[in-house]
Amino acid sequence: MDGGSGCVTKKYKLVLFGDAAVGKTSLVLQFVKGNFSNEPQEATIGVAFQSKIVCLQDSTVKFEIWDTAGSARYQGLAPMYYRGADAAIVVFDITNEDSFTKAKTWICTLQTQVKKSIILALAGNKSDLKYHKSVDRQKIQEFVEENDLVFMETSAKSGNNVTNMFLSIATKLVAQEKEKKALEDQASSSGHNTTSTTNTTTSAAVAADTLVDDNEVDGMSDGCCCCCCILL
Ligand SMILES: Nc1nc2c(ncn2[C@@H]2O[C@H](COP(=O)(O)OP(=O)(O)OP(=O)(O)O)[C@@H](O)[C@H]2O)c(=O)[nH]1
Ligand SMILES: [Mg+2]
Repeated sequence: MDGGSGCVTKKYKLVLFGDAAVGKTSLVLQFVKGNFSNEPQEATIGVAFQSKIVCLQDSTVKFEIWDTAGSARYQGLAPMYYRGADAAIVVFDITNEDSFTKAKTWICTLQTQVKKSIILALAGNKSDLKYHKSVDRQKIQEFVEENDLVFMETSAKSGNNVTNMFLSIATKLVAQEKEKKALEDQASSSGHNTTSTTNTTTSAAVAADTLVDDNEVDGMSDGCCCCCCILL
């Protein structure tokens, strides 16, 4: 599919996990719709689905976003959502140590249960609460390095780093795809490497229109599909 930029759109399944009330739904809504509600939010029941198209410099990525419930009662459903995932964002609340502990467990589960190529990102959300006690930055940094994660402190409230987080993931997914294609080309050629290795560009461009609502998922009444391209 052409996302309006003249290049082929590649679909990727992205899932969000993390403790209850860390801001998963708020991050998704900030990314997809560009808004944040100060009203108390209803906890997600089961899962919510959204989608959004991001146009990078030479490719277009459609994120199919599965926003899971943090409540323990839905944890049994998790494998249904992480199965086949191309990327995951594990969210914790930067002011809540327990939510960081839970995030580490999620990362470990995803590393062992999902395909090796999955892009794993960690979001330390609620960075706007700067006067609150924060999870030790050193501990976060060590964990991020040990596990080779994309990490950003985000704020669904202010919007800080929300788009950046998704764009970093999109960029990595595209780079990974190019690398895979280059290796395949190399393998199928007679030993001559005609494809250069991936250039991990971070340039992106945005179109603004909402595309067809392709909320093809059963029972997902919240489905939404938007198109966004941003010049970094
Ligand atoms: N200050 C601040 N509050 C936030 C931020 N993100 C979310 N919140 C608030 O945190 C509460 C929980 O947000 P949700 O987005 O519903 O959290 P969730 O992780 O989806 O929760 P579950 O669906 O129960 O798993 C809400 O009251 C939000 O307004 C943020 O970046 N900063
Ligand atoms: Mg939620």
